[in-house]
Amino acid sequence: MAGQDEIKEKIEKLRAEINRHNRLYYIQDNPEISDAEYDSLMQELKRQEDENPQFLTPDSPTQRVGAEPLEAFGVVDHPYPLLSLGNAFSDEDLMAWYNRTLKLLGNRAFDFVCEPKIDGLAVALTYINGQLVTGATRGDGLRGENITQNLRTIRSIPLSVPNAPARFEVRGEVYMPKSGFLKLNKEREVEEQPLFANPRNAAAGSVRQLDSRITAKRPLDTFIYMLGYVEGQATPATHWEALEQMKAWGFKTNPRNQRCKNIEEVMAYFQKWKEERESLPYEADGVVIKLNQKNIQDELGDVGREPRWAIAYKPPAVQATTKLLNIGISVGRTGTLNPTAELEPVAVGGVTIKNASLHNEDDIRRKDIRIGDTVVVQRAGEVIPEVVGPVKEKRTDKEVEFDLLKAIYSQEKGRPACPECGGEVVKPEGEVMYYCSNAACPAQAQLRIEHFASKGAMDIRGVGENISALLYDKGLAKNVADLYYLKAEQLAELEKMGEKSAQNIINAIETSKTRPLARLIFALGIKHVGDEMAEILTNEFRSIENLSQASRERLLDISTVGHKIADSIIAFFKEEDNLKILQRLKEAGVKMEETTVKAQNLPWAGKEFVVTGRLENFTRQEAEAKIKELGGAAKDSVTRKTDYVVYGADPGSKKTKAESLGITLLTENDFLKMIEEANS
Ligand code: 3BA
Repeated sequence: MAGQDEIKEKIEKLRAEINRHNRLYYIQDNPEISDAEYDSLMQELKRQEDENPQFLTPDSPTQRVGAEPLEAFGVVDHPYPLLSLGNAFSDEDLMAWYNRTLKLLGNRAFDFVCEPKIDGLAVALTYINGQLVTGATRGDGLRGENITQNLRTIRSIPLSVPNAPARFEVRGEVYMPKSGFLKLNKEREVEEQPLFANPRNAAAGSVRQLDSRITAKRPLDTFIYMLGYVEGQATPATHWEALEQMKAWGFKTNPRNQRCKNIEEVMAYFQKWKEERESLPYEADGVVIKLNQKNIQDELGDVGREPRWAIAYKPPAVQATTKLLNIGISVGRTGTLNPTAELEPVAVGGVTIKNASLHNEDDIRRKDIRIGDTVVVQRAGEVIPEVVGPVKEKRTDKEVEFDLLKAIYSQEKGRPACPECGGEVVKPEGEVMYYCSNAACPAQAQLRIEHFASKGAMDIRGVGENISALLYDKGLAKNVADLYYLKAEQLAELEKMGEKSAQNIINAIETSKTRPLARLIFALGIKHVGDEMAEILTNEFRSIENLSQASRERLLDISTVGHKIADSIIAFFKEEDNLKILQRLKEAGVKMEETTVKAQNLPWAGKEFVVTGRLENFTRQEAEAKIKELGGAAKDSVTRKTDYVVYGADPGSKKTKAESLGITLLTENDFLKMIEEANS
């Protein structure tokens, strides 16, 4: 019998051999052996591992078949957010972006990297000690779903990366090649299963399977395009070098990525992509243009959630003409009555559309759009299709002008009425939109519950669009206060809701009771009060009680509050139904005042801190409480806005990121000294 060491060595050799063929096949598209030969290597490895389970490791190529189904995906906080890309739909857009960039950079030299924009879904992969430990979806950019089990089944994602830094993250796109998509849909047709609309949906559906054994059978592939953080090694100075680095580590990068010296070369790259587009083995909906130099990227930074140093360049908006059959009215969360075009279905750049935005009544008048008109409709990327204008030559004189108030006129009530609830319709002075003024309007009510529970508001996990609608329809929550009186048993009776999910929701609702006042104010959905205004109002009034009693004059005294906002706040607190809801929120134990000391006068007002690693004198919570006590803000992730990073033992990627951004680092001792100074 062979010795243990020999067996182990044999297994490791087999794995290395199979991994090499994997790379040749799945990454370099250049196999050296036949499928049959490959299969027999795999069978041999499987046999050896079955006989010697002590040598089975999670990164073995046999371990890509999926695992036991999960009940739900966990949540992953992204160490720093996944940003979005701004769009350019024309050469003018592109030049505008380029010229802005030139202006910001003076006469400093830079070049570009151009990449096909893969139509898949963004994922983030974390490796620790060379092993893939976490794979997550983009989610909302800050927080995604843990889909590690599923991503492990994708052959072009390395399970282990030898000789790599102790800890790093890469980001890229998971997609389904066109050929695999067609084959999958054919199979589904035979099995009488619903077909996927396009490769993107098929990829998204596959990656979000709770049963990773299903994912393992789907033809998924990846292109990796971003090196996130790296620990214990300097990150390359250019994006191009980062791509090379990741390729060397065994990731699949797109061979069509290209360096471009100037904007003319970028335009030529775009032209070439347009010609090749149809024949590419995957769907790409444009090209991504990135400035290559990392120091220049850092300097340009982000606007909102978009980096200034990158842009998605997509073919110009596609237009088509069709008939405007009617103009309908849909009701938004704040009661806006949105005119929507009902169209004769028409294909615009490969997508059939039946509805398009008409913005508002003034816009319809200005463009002279009439019901019955032949109209030009336009679709640009993912934005909602819009009606551009009428084709006046096609008029037959039977077209009718649109009058919003007439369209929603109720004979019965003898006045214009909300199409959803019959409520009274108002148009505040200086605004272009009409509103339904009924606070109990069901269309709004449902959207308000959804908004109340959303992440930036009370952050009640599990209560999204579908559950809000269900709760409303079943009469379990007619308004946001009802949420706090729900019982787990009531929730568990909803379709597709298990006992565990029901209890999770109840717990999330309970947790939300102590959210900061600013979140509550934002969550209430007062028209024109966004999250920033909610912060301002919190600072001024410190409680719902005070805010509700503020006079118009008092509100207008605040420099950032204008008439529109003041009137909206006054109107909100005048509404009997709203006062009842607030009373019931209070009785349920929802925190209605701000208990922390007024920030502005404190020594650390306006300063953002991030605490990372183990401290000796504080737990993290204690350190954060101290920061808040002194007027500072304690944040989870390091951004350009961070002022100080306090680090203890084993600080991790946050410290690295702070270093790369040039943010002031504080040891625990520095921090203690700062506290002392602040208190003196
Ligand atoms: N490059 C998508 N974002 C991309 C890193 C930046 C970026 C993309 C890209 C922000 C593609 C937004 C989602 C995201 C990682 C944030 C690409 C593609 N680069 N080639 C500049 O092929 N679809 N998407 N992903 N961070």
